[in-house]
Amino acid sequence: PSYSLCSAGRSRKPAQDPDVGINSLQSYRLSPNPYFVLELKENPDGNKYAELVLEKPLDREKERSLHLILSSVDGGEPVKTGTVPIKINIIDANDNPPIFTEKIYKVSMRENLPKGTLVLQVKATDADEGTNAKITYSFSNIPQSAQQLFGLDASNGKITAKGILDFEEKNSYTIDVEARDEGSLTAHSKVQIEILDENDNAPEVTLTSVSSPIPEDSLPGTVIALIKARDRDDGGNGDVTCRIQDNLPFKIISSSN
Ligand SMILES: [Ca+2]
Ligand SMILES: [Ca+2]
Ligand SMILES: [Ca+2]
Ligand SMILES: [Ca+2]
Repeated sequence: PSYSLCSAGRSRKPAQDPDVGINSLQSYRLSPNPYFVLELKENPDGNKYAELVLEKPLDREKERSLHLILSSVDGGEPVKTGTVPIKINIIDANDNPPIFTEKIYKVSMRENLPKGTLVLQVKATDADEGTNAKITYSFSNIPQSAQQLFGLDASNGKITAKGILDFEEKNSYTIDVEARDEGSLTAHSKVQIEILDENDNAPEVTLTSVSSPIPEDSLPGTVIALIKARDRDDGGNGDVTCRIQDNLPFKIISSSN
């Protein structure tokens, strides 16, 4: 459906030409443009006027305003022309959803950082303007385990640690985030947070069995005790080596388990 735009009544007002007959107003012309055409109309009293009619959808994101020139031409010799500039301001419609800068945000952070540490900032842009481009961020799906640990600032998209992260407790989190403009158009993205290990656990040593006392004629190689050593950290932080004093008649042999 097309609709007509009257530029502040200008286009409806007949142009005045005091001449009569062939020298009076013959037609209107509009400067070439992709959006508007002129439709010439005539009042019952014979006065001609023009309607400015939109033919093609406008897009504020491409052009914020249009400058047209309306000319009225008489039929005299030489031809006389009157012109009037028409400025059309295009008002924004909320026709663009927000767009996140990443499909998936990935970040690695060390465990045990203080509360309030910035984890990551998500960001979405919106091609509209004003409230149609004003974005609010939220977690759209957050696992129970992460609810007490991460917070999101609705206005700037900053995700911070609300609690102390513990690699040994859980070493990765995936959270869904949403960006919403004030016209309720939305976008979604994911945040993957990997927790990096710190050496925050000492090895735990337990004696699982001990033979004591032992006979003096025990043969070398007799197993006296089984020792289990365990470290909850990862990689090198969790590798354990057992040693025993040099001046004792015992040695420690490690088994793979
Ligand atoms: Ca728009
Ligand atoms: Ca928008
Ligand atoms: Ca350790
Ligand atoms: Ca650790």
